[in-house]
Amino acid sequence: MISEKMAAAFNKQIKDEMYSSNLYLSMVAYFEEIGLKGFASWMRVQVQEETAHAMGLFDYLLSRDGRVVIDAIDKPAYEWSSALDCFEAVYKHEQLVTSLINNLIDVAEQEKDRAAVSFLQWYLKEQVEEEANCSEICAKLKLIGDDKHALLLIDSELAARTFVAPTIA
Ligand code: OFO
Repeated sequence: MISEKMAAAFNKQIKDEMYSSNLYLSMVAYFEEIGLKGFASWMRVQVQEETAHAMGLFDYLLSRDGRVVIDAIDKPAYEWSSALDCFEAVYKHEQLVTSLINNLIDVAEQEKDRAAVSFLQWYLKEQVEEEANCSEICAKLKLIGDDKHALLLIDSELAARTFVAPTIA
């Protein structure tokens, strides 16, 4: 059985992961609108990943006999000025998520819930990868500046990303 405080913290993180999913869905719409199908496709995979992150926490909470409570999700942003502006927002958001995961681990440590601390290590590692991916894309977008041809090359590169359901353990 998980403590009430720990369950509340997990429920908040489920909500935050679903917010991430909706934020990236909003970005899918933005990229579709400006004709960058590869960016949109990359972002569709991101939506699936975030939903998987939420479901990982959801299933873990259930497995610990915790009460899952689905909360309202805030409206995400929907306007960006460029692909770079959008990816900088992704990078900033992922840094925020990293701090949320760290806070969740802090609660697990305060609660002396070592099983939860161990479970959450997967999320910590995932954040390192997420931040690195966004940072790399931001760097490329900065490098190409206003070069539309190069932007289309990145677009076709990003189109290659496929969703692989993560094994969260
Ligand atoms: Fe983007 O890692 Fe979950 O939120």
